[in-house]
Amino acid sequence: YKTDSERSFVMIKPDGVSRQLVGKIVSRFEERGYKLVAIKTVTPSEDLAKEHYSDLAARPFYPGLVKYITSGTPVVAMVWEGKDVIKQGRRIVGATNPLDADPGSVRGQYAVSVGRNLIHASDSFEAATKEIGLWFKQAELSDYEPVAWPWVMA
Ligand code: DGT
Ligand code: DGI
Repeated sequence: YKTDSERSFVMIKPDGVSRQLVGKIVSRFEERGYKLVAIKTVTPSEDLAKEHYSDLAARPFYPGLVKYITSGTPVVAMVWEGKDVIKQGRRIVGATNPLDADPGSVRGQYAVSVGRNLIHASDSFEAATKEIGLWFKQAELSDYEPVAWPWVMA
């Protein structure tokens, strides 16, 4: 199983931090069996927010999105690792518009507005690679084996 895992970038946005939902959100990934590789608070600069969302630069909501991410309230940037974590992370997070999100997902349980949808998770291997590199230095990514992993990952 050591080769059968991948990493995803997950970010609790400023509304999630301000609403004090960090622990509940972290628990969903932990309890599923994923491994926490990195976690830190960051108050993103405009450059960082713009680069993170560079794919959306032409969209009408981009300026508002950058403003929201750079509100001054920190985000919690994380890297999670495990089997199929990119796709499963998107399922844990739920649909972009919380009104379309499964009620069991983070957005479906805690959010009602696409402009304040609490959390981000990489949507592809390419996005995960870009985003982990953008938000973290190599030395910030921890390499260890959770004691539960032989049971979780078998
Ligand atoms: P802000 O931070 O004041 O710029 O406001 P945001 O980030 O909540 O809203 P923003 O900038 O993405 O969008 C500006 C306006 O456009 C907002 O007042 C509501 C509207 N809007 C944004 N997204 C959607 C959407 O997905 N559907 C509809 N119908 N309206 C939207
Ligand atoms: O990966 P997601 O966050 O689910 O979705 P995405 O990468 O397509 O868009 C990134 C963020 O941009 C999303 O979390 C919220 C915002 N966004 C996407 N579509 C809309 C939007 N914001 C507004 N206001 N309106 C939209 O239509």
